[in-house]
This record gives sequence, C-alpha cells and structure tokens, in this order.
Amino acid sequence: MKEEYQQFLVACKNAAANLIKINATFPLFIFSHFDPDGLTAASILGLAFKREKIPFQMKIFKRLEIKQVNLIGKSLPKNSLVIFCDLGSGVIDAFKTWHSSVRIFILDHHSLVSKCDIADNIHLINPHCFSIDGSNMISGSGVSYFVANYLNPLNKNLAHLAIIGALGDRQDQGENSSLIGLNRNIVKDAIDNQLCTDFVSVWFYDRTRDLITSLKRLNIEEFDNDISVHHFLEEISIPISGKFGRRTVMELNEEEKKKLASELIVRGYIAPEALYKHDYQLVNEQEIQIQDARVFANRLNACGRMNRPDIGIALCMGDRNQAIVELKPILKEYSKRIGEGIRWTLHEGNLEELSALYFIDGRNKIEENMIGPITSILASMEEYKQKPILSCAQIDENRVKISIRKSHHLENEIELDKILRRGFDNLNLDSEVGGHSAAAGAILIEKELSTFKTRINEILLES
Ligand SMILES: [Mn+2]
Repeated sequence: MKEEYQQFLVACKNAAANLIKINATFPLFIFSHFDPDGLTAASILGLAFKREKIPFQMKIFKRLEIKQVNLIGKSLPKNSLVIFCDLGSGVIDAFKTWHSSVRIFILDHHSLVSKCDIADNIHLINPHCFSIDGSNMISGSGVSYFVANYLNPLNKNLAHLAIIGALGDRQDQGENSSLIGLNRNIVKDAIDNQLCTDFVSVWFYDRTRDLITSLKRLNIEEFDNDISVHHFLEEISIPISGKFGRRTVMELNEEEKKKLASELIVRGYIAPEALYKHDYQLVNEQEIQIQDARVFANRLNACGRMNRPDIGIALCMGDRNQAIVELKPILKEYSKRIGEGIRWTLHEGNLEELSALYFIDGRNKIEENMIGPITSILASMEEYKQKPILSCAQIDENRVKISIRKSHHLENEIELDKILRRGFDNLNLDSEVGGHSAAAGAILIEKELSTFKTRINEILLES
C-alpha cells in the first residue's frame, strides 16, 4: 500500500482509539452534511456507536457557517464530544470560540483552509493532510468508515455505505467510472464481505424504470422524445412491452442488453465509456429500487435536498418500512423541481455564455437547495462540457448561494474550489467556500454578485 495511505490509516486508527477513550464520560454529538456522502457518513458512525451501545445525538446540516459554529458552541454542554463528518475542514478557525473542554473530531475530505496541525482539542482526519486527493480518492463517508473499522472490525459490514457516499460525491473517476484510491480498499472490503459487486457492465440509470425512460436519460440527442426511442427499439427488434406492460431494463436478457449497447455505440449515439461502467450492486439490499449504489446515492440526495435528511438516515441505518413509503413523494417532488429548473434554464434562454464560463442567474427562480444539482446536470451535458458553469440562487435578503461545476471531460485541470476562493480575494469578505476541484459552492453578499461573476471569468481566462 502507498505510504501516504498507510499514514492516513494510522491517523484513523488513532482517532478511533481516542474516541473510545474520551467517550467514557462525554455526551456524543454527530454533526453531518445533508448530501449523500454526509448522510452515509453519519449513518456509518451512528451504526458503529449503536453497536458499542454508546448513545449519541445526530444533526444534519445543509452547510456549516461560521455564525452557526459559534451558536452550536454556545449550546453544547461542557465536556461534549463532537464528531463532524463530511464537513468542518472549512471552519476550523471558528472552533476557537468553543469551550476548551469540548473535544472535536473532524472526519472530512474537503479542501483545507488552515494548516493540519491545530489546537489540542481538535482531531482533524482529512486525506489532504496526507497528500491524498480528497476529491476522488476517498469521501467523507470513507473517512468515517475507516475510523469505524478501527472502533470495531465488525463495522466492515458497513463498507457499502461508504461506496454509496463516494458515488454520491462522484468519485467514480477511474477507468469506466470506477472508484479509485482508498475507495478501492473499501470496495475490496465490500466484496470480501459479500455486500457489493464490482464488474464492468452496460449501465443504465435505475434498471427498474421502463426502457424508454432509461434510454431518454442517456442524454442522446436523437432520443429527444418517446417516439424516436420507440423507433430505435423497433429497428433493433427489442420489444418494448412484455407480459407486465412496459419492459424495464432489468427484464432484458443478456443478448438483448448486448445488442442494445452495441447499436447505441455503432450508431455513434453514445461513447462506450459512457455506457460501460463499473456496476456497484448492493447484494443484500432487499429494495430493488435502491440495489444500485448510484441510484441509492441519488435517492439520498433527493431526501437531503427536500429537507428530509431523516428519511435518508433511516434508509441507511436500516429503519426502513416508513422510510420507503415516504421516499416516493419526495422523489416525485424532487424530480419535478429539477425538471422545472432545467427547463427554465435551457428553454427560456437563461444560460448566459461568457468567454470562460456559463452563468445561470437563478435568483428568485431556482431554490437554493436545487441550484447545485441542476448545475451538475447541465455540466454533465455534452453541449456544455467546454466551460465550467457558475450559478446562483437566493438564500435570504442579502445573500446568494454560488455553485460552480465542470464536466469531468473538461481537459483543463482547473480546481474550482480554488477558483472560487481566489474570486473572494479582492472582495474583502469572509470567504466561505466549500467543495472540491470539480464541484464547489460558496455564499456571497448579493451586491457583490456581478463583480464576482466578472472576476471568476477573468480568473478562469488566466488559468
Ligand atoms: Mn463529501
């Protein structure tokens, strides 16, 4: 194993030892992020502490702002033990205001603002401290997973949750959309424990959906409506309907799957690497609709963004019956809002093109929770892969949420989180930037928006 991986794992081991030692007397809080990676990270720790019969309180945050950190600090009892997962690295300085008796563990993979050696009561476990790229080698749930593993090796049975988290953060950036780096160690644990499969296969989003819907989701220009997909399937003699109505991708036999894939590729509709992906199927998952780890991650994303992180946590922690029922309307509303946002952006001409970026002004049109996923979807489209997309949505009277995304296929090695930070340089504002090289976000005072947009465009032009 690479030396930096070993050093990182030693840090996880020490963190686990310290956690157990401290917890004998301290009340425990788990604070996490509302995205799939954060929800799985919190669930891994929750299940790990449940196994040790250690009680805890859990709270899920949309974001962690300095103001909020100060408030939390005031509300915590003395001698608390607080674990932040999938967040915290960006606000380390703010913990100075907390009572020194509070022990803080930060299990995160976001870029660091401050140095790695910090106050004694803060334990920071972040791959970036070990020169490991936290944007694709390991996620927040991965860090939680390794720490949980050193708490108790039985927690290897939670490896699949860390895979869902990594996929949620789009860390499948290896060949054929495979997980790489330390995530590979987690995949190995999951396979060894018969939790997950890993093979390259023709991959369609959500194989429980009907063929037409699945094919339309591939973003193929020729499939702009149901009729064109119908024609295509007819031409290649794949029946659309079966005994139970419209056939799903799952109902195709191997022969049909191969034929479908090769026709899509031969006709130049889609690149082979977009169709053949590492397939992470959750072997023990009883619910067919979340057997695919990528789909599971998307379901969690919907829960978080629709302000129902509790449902996401319930899905991960296995408290299922009610959660599965409640998931349905959440998904429906979520995709409705995403669809509305995309339509508003594309069909009503709200995508502005600048020399080095695209810009979407979603103020009072797109909700703050929706701007990130909508920008991600647009950035994944063939037409917009040349430049990053910057977007904004209203938070409150004077603040806007900024999102920036780029296509994974963008040749340029730009790191978007750094670009956003540089954008704040001349503004004389506290920059609260979070994220990674391919996806980042920030909060901005609204009156600075147009200066900021121009500045980001300039920075991108220079890089
Ligand atoms: Mn994450």
